[in-house]
Parts: sequence; structure tokens; C-alpha cells
Amino acid sequence: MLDGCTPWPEELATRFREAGYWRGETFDQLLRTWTRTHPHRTALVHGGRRLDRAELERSADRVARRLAGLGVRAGERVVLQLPNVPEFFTVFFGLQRLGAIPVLALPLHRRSEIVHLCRLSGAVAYVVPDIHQGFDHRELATEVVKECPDLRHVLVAGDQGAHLPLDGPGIAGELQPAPDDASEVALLLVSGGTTGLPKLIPRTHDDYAYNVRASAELCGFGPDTVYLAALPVAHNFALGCPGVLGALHAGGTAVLTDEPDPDAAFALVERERVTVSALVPPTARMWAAATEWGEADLSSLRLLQVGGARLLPEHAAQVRGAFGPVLQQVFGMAEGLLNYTEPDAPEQVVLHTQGRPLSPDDELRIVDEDDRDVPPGTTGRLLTRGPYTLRGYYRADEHNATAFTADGHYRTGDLVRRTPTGHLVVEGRVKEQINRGGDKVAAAEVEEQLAHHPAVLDTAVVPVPDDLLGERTCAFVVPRPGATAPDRNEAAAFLRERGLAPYKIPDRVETLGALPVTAVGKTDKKALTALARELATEG
Ligand code: J2J
Repeated sequence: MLDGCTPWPEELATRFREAGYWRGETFDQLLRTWTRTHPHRTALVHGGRRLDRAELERSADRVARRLAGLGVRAGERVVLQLPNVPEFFTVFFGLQRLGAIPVLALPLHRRSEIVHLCRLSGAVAYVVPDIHQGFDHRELATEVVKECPDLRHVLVAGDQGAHLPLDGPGIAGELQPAPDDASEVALLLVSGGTTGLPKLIPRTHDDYAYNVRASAELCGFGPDTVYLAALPVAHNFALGCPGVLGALHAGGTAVLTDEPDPDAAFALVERERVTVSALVPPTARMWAAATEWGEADLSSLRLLQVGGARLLPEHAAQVRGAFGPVLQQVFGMAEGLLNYTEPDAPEQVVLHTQGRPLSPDDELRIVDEDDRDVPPGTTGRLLTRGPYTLRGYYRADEHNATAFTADGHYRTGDLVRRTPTGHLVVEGRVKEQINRGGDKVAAAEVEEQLAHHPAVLDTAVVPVPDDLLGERTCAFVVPRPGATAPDRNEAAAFLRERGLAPYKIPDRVETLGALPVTAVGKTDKKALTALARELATEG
């Protein structure tokens, strides 16, 4: 396995192969199988463009030739930052053809995240759109290159500006055969993060193909599936749970859009007869509200997956009321473990739980703070391991020492309880992360960035409840003696300047004379969370 990764112990790997979870197929082999079975079935739709599987495979081969011509080799990492466009998949599969490893940056990542991802992964290339949603990624790339000596190439899907066109000449002649070791890393996903900087999650061909296949089976995907990707496909949910890859695997079609708002999305549902989509709770609620006045024909929808953040029972009821019994709750994580409510689950289960583990071999423990199992039905910290849950973050020995138990359980940081039917209810979390409607913000990352402000002595970032997003971020700032603490606008401008992704910029900034501390002298985040809540209700 790629240096810097933690493989599964050999006896477990053997078991997962014997159980048929791990089938030894790489994503390159899978694409070729999908093409052979249905070469002319539509794979991807974007605006007026339609690519069948044969075209997807040909375009992926072109990208592979292009990258091979630039010297990209098997095992090397390439940061892929594309929105929901077909090129995301031609590059993804082009890299698979070479055995090179995509690092899936989110479209909203900015200089701070991208420089970190490039350096951490030692990426040799960075693939960007030209301008996306008003933001010029070529300018970002120019800055990134200056700070990342290993980065040899920037490739632009679109108007290349000062960089190289993705669509340029590649090697002629035969490509080397694709590497066929399915226990190798196929992709690196970005973790929501709890520490100062995002972590990378290695996903092997074996484990991720299982993740996709088992999800597609559970969700009843088949050749008639038309999946609307309205969340970023760089995110695990829309990529592989079952996502676009699940639709392709099942012989179906994926419709790509960057506009999840109901007007645009409903028009696509009607036009393409979309059967399934995946949303975060705030978008699901907007969709539900929009059915009141929208006139689009949504009768093709068979499944509406909602996950990424807690969907409150009353909101679940609204969504179910608007769309009928198509709602599915999903409690997943890029690190692996996926929980789904079954498509035929009773209403009570769909409204009140976040689903059941996907694999019979997902091992779950619910424990107290000393890692002792809590009594059945009580809330505790969720630990997990299994055939598609990572055993270690990439190049992160120190963090791995605390993020995993000695016997390889991943500490999810989520507080859950299990119902008698084996479904999980997410009750909260112990990790210092703010879940902003599905967008994850590591408190420590924002604190670290804010601490660079010359007027800031100390800072702490906590969640505040929010009706739409579930949570927003509140930063408490202690000014240096004699200095004036930055207000919200100044802090926002400062963090933007430092290249932080826009969704990580605090929604509120409050000044304090000192941060409260606990008996052992740590910042008292509980007290600050309570204070933030109080300030928020005052307005
Ligand atoms: C409460 N919290 C949830 C839920 C995720 C499918 C769906 C989501 C993700 C995802 C994903 C939640 N209720 N229904 O990768 O494939 C919080 C938990 C979890 C963290 C993981 C997928 N669904 N969460 O959200 O890696 O705190 O993955 O540990 O972005 O989101 O975040 P992420």
C-alpha cells in the first residue's frame, strides 16, 4: 500500500476477500466493464452535454495520455478540484488508468486548504476549472504553485490562462497497462477535520468499490437509475454512496449540476426523469418547501437521500410529507462507515433514526470516555472498524495515535445510541467540529488561522444553533493588551486573505476579556457554547 498509509491486518483482508466484499477489481477495470456491458448507455449528463460510457472511457484515456505525456506516473498524487462537470470523471478515471491517485479537493477550498493538500500529498499536478461561480481558479493555482515545490503542472479544464490546457497533446502509442493491484489506494478523500489542518483519507480500490456496490444494492440502483448529483461530487456522499459511481456501476445515468436550489434542480428532475438524489438537510428542507409552489413534475423520484448533518424528526416529517415515502436518512463519513435507513423501512425508523450500518462486517462499539461499552440503548461515543473504514489517515502518525484505538477502531467523534432494531440515532458529537448544514468546520483550524491576526491574543470557535443550517460558527476573540479585537467583517476579510475556504469564515465574532477555563486550565468550550447560544438568542 502507498507509503504513509495503514493497511488492514492480513487476516482481516483475507476475510474480506473470502466474504466477497473485496473483489480485486480496480476502478479502471470497473470502468471498462461498465463500458463493455452498455457502451451506448448515457453515463453523464451536464447541461446540454451527454456522454455515453464509450465516450467517458475514450475521454478518460485521452486524459491518461495527456498526463502520461507530462510524466505523471502510477502512485503519484494529483489534486483534483473540479465542480460537478463531466471532466471531474474523465480526470478521475484518467488517473485510474495510470494508477495515479486523485486527491479530491472540494470546489470551495481555497489557498490555505489547497496548499496544504498539495504539500501533504506531495502532489505533482493540480487540475482546476477556469472560473467557477465567479472565482478564478487559475489565479489560485498561480499562488499555489509558488508555495508547492513538488507541484509540476497545473491543468485547466476550460480556458487555460497562464497554465496548461487539460485538453492538450498527450503521448501517442500504447499506454502502459494499468496497475491491477486493487489493494492499492484508489483515491484520497478530504476529511471534515477536527485538527488544525484537514486530513487525507486513503480509500483502496477494494474498499471503495465495495462501498459503492453495496450502497447501490441497498438503494436499489439499476439500469433505470437516474442520479442527480446536486452535492459536490468530490464529496464521498455524492461520489460513492451510491452517488455517481453507484449509478454508473448499476448501468444507470448521472446528471451533474452545481445548482441544488429547487428551481434549477426540479427542472432537471422533470427533464431527465431523475429517480434519486442526495441532499444535506437545509437543501432537503428547501426542496420540501418548494413543492408547495413549484409546478415541476417530480413523480420520477424514487429515493431522496438526506445526510451529512442531523435531520430533525420534524424536518424529516416535512420532507416525507412533501415527497412521500422516498426519504432515506444517511449517516455517513468519508472515513468509511455508512448507515442508511432501508428504502422500505417503516415511517418511524425513517423519521427518527439515521439508519443502520451497510455491511454485516461493520463493527460498532458505543463507549464512554474511557472506552468502556455503555449499556444497550444509551448514548455514547461511536467507534467503528470494518471492510471499508480506514485504518489510518495518510501521513498522519501522530494524529492516528489518538484517532484510532489500539485495535484499529476509528473514533468517529459522534455521539450515538442504538435502537432495538439496530438503527442509530445521532445525538451529538465530542469532536471539536462545527457542522454547518453538512459543511464541516474544524474549530482548531479556524482558531489557528485567527491567531495570526496581530490584534488577537487568544481565540475559541464554537457552534451556535441555527434554524436553517443546524449550526453556524461563532468565534470568541481576546484582543492583545491595548489592541482592538477584529469585528466580524475584519476577521472575515483577514481569513479570506489567508486563503481559508469561505464556509469556514465565522458567522459571528464576539470579543471577550479572557476565555473561560475549566478546572484543569483548558479553554471551557462548554461555557463558550452556552454563551454563544445566549448571545445568538439576544440577536
Ligand atoms: C448527523 N450527523 C451526520 C447525519 C454525517 C453520506 C452522508 C454523509 C457523509 C458525510 C458522507 C450525518 N446526522 N445523518 O460521507 O457518504 C456527520 C457526522 C459524521 C460526519 C462525516 C456520506 N451524516 N454526519 O457527512 O466526512 O459527524 O461525510 O462523522 O463530510 O458528518 O462528515 P463527512
